[in-house]
Formats: sequence, structure tokens, C-alpha cells
Amino acid sequence: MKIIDAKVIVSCPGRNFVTLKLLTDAGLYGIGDATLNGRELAVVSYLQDHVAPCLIGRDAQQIEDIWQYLYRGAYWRKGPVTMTAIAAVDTALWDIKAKAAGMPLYQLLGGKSRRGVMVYGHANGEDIEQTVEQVGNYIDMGYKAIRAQCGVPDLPSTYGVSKDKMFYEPAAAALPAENLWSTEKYLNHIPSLFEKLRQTFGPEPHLLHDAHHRLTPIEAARLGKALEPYCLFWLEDAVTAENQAGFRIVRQHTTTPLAVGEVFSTVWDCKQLLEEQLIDYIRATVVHAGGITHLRRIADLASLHHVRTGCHGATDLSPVSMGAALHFDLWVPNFGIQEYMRHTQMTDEVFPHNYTFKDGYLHVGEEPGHGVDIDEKLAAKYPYQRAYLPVNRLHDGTLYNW
Ligand code: CS2
Ligand code: MG
Repeated sequence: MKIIDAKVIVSCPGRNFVTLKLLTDAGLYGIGDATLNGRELAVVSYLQDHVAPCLIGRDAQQIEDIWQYLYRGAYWRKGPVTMTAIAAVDTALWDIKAKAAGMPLYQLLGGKSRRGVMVYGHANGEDIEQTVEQVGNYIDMGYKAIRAQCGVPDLPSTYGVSKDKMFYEPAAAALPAENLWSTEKYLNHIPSLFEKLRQTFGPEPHLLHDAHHRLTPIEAARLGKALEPYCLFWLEDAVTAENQAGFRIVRQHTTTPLAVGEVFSTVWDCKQLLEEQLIDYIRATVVHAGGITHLRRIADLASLHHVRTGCHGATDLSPVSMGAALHFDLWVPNFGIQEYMRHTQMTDEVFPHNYTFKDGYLHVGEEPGHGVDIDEKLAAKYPYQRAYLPVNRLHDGTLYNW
């Protein structure tokens, strides 16, 4: 089964998505997500100029060989652009193989390990009261797990708080918006949010929070300790993780479970975190960590060290990534949870899919493949619109982590 064409489709149904479509001489095609928020065109060029010419004529069934060819053959290994491009090829090839086998993708991975995929939704509010109300709305919608993000007094904006309560799109400007950040104000405020959430909803709901890379290890230790009475499901991205050893300090001080990894692109970004059990959940996912092929390797290493998966699933990952991740989630033995930031209707129309939400779980359909497609005609109606993620500055102007 030969690859005869590799089409890179850029579409902006409210936000930019990059999709790779691989066509074969058997009449089958597969698609993969190649979206890298704020750097989309870098991946477009990587695929069009450096990957596609090498794929034409190759056997689409040789998923592993093609993965190794694109990883080792690049010479310049790792990194989000390279690994997102490889991920798109890999996901499309797994889609093709499952279609050729006449099976939903999870069957090829090893079959279902669970009835459905528990997901968490995103509740957010300008203040504690509004956030508590939004968490209540998500519980009413059937979610068992809810991430809570709240505005911080005296800060004009903060991560994860959006005007629209169902959708959150941080890449909202043609040049990076400059946000203001204060760790002190944030650390003094967040524990009260979770105190109120537990007072209101009791111990049952799984509560999550994303610190979004903004704390030092000792600040993260302070927040983790302060949150212990509220038994979070996880505290995410407490610290930037280039220095994986930094998490030793957090681990020494708190039992609050830690999650990290949505920005990771290979197992090398998290090998020490996993081997030293410095985290509890690994957030790497299909679109940015080299596809199904590499994500399985990360999950297998994690499973040796009591670490569970918690795949990233923000709106800037397309429904293609979500669909493929759900098949992975159904199979992976050390599953933890799946992030599910709903896409808009405009996006869902461009990416018809068969996964459905019910009582806090996502379920995939039984059609062959990963169950997600792209409507190329409709996609063509939404041309690329440059959009960047914001940057953060401290009160004195220091450029900080967003
Ligand atoms: C966030 C993301 O979903 C999350 O946990 O960290 O919203 C992240 O900010 C975006 O994916 C960045 O593009
Ligand atoms: Mg996050």
C-alpha cells in the first residue's frame, strides 16, 4: 500500500488548525493533527518542504519504519515542531492501518481496557463566586472531574479565565498580548477557591488546577501544601520542567498529586520525572509527542513508575488529536484522565467525528480508524489567521512564563 499524496490542510474555524491527509494507492486515506498553537506555519513548512517529499512511494503499513526514518533521519532530533510533524504522519498512518483492518484504532492497540474515558472539563470565573457557579454547571452536565481556574484580585487577567464560559482560546491576537502576572497575589488567592469548592460540593468531585508553569519549586511546594486539605486530583504544570530535578523540591513538601507534560515532545523531556516518580500524571499527548507510536513508549515507561496518563486536550488540539487520543486512552493500562475542552460547533463541523460525551465520560464509535475526518471543502472556507499566545510580564516589566 503506497503513499501517493500528502496534503497539508490549514483551516481557521475560529482558531487555526493544521491537518495532514495521507492518501494511498489502495484508495484509503488517514489524517493526523499537526497543530502547534502560535507556530502553525512552522509545522506546515516542515511537513510540506521536508517530510512530504520523503513519504511519497513509501509503504503506508510501515508505521514504525517511517517513524524511525523521520526521527533519526532528521538528524536534528526532538522539539515541538519536529515531533508535531512526526505525530501527524504517525496518527494518519495508524488511521490508515485501522481502516485497512476494518477496526476502530483501539483494537489495533490491544483492545479496550475500560468501558469509557473519564474526562475533565474546564470551569472558570472572574472571581471565586463565579468559578464555584461554573463548577456547579459542569457537575450538572455530568462531569465527574472539573478543572477550576479563577481570576486573581488586582490582576486584569490570568490563565484559563475566559469571557465565554464554555470555550477558552488563549491565542487571540495577531501579536502576543502582554499580560500582567503576580505570583504573590496568585498564591494568596487560590487556596480560598478550593476551600469554597469543597465547602460547596463536598469531597466527591475530582478537582484539578493548572498553575501553568508560573511557580518556582518552593512556591509550588507552598501551594501544594496549602491545597492538601482539599484533596485535588492534580496540580498541573506547577513548575516549568526543563529542569526535571526541580520537581524533587516540590515532591519533598507536598502530597498534592502533580501533573506535567503538555509541552513535552519526547520521552527525554520526562524520563527523570518518571523514573524518580516526581510526578503522578504525564500530560503528553498524540499531537505533540510524536503520535501514537511514541506516546505508547512514554506511557509504558510511566507505568513502571506508578505514573498515569492525563493527555492534554485543549481547544488548540484539533478533534483529530482528541479522537486518536481517546483510542489510546481506551487501551492504555495506566490511564488517569483525559482533558476535554470542548470545540466550537464551527470546528466540529470541519472535523466530523464519532466520539460522544455521556455522564462524565467520552466514548468512541466502532467505525474503522480513529473516527475523525476533515471536510476539506468547509475547511477551505476558513483561511489561516495569524494568532499568537500571550506573554506575561511581572509588575517591574520582567518577561515571565505565560
Ligand atoms: C492548558 C492549555 O489545557 C491546558 O492545560 O495548559 O490551555 C494551554 O494553555 C494551551 O494548549 C496552549 O496552546
Ligand atoms: Mg495546562
